[in-house]
Amino acid sequence: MARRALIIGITGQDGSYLAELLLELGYDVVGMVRRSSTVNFERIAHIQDRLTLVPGDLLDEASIVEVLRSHRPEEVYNLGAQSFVQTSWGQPVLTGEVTALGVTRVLDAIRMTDPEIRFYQASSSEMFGKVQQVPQTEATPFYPRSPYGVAKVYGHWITVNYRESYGLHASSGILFNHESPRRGLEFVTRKVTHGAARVALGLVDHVSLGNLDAQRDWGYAADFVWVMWRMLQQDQPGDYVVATGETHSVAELCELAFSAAGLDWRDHVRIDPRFIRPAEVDLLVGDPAKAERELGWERTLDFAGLVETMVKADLAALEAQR
Ligand code: NAP
Ligand code: G4F
Repeated sequence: MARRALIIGITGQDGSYLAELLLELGYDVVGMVRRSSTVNFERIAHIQDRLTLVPGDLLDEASIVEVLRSHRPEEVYNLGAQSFVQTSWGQPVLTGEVTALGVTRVLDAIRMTDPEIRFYQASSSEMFGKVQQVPQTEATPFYPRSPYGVAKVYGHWITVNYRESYGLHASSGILFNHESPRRGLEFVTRKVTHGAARVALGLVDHVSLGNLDAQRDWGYAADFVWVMWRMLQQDQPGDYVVATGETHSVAELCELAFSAAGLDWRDHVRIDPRFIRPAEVDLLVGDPAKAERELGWERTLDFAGLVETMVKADLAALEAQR
């Protein structure tokens, strides 16, 4: 009989890639989706007829219990979150409810319905914030710099705590930034690739950005979902840094993206203080040695290839709309 997995956050960037992967691996895939006034299934429309979509919300524990009782998954991937760092200053309490306490609601639902379920928590390199070590490893102390980062630290430690308190097979993937043509338009990579494509097509003449000096360890989202699955196939649960080991600045991102669209970024990027954050994470770069050794982690696309892929996808999509 096919194994069954539940993805919380299936409508997001990572949820859509993970759903594709699990279907390829022969799983029955159940996706928990929250109610909205218009459906937002764009990222999973191409596989929707192969998925079981069920209502539920990280703010509502009874709905999570109901999903677990009715669908009996063997694996649960919690990718659901208020995931945009900038929004977390404007909505700190909501961010805490969803991104922090939401994790406890899922873990408690698992503990009460079926403690044999294997659990994945989407932790984040934002937990390192004002970094205490370069590169960052599983042993680097956390110093979050936003309400989102603080909420993710809570989600990480409650996962560790339920593992240690109740013996759950609960793993935490400390994932560094990962991007794709399916990335939300508000995140800087997609904002820049989409912006460069719009400038190239004459739709706008510039993109407004904040801090161009921030550095991130950016990888390709489709590579990262494989490693989530690998964590749940291990005999023992654990915590894993997943990263490329390279860091690049927002300015380098702009240079590559505009050049892929045949443009010079200096002519089309403006600084707008609205996009400067109250507290910044200046530099992230991860050491993925443990994930390489224990999970066989490797990336398939380097940073330049990723940016070029995203620009081409944005150009093609915009041209198709004309
Ligand atoms: P994303 O595109 O923003 O997707 C977030 C998902 O969470 C969406 O499906 C969203 O549903 C869902 N969600 C939001 N609030 C919810 C609620 N109250 N109840 C149930 N579901 C809710 O994020 P992503 O980039 O795929 O990231 C996936 C996870 O990894 C997130 O937890 C993120 O914080 C974490 N992470 C991401 C990265 C990265 O670089 N992408 C790195 C480290 C960690 P709607 O579609 O209805 O909004
Ligand atoms: O693309 P970003 O918004 O991603 P950020 O803040 O690193 O968070 C993402 O990665 C985390 C993993 O480390 C995830 F946990 C989180 O859910 C999310 O997926 O911003 C990247 C950098 C920041 O330093 C920001 O200040 O780009 C800088 N930036 C400069 N101008 C901008 C802009 N970011 C955005 N979103 N928009 C700008 O105009």
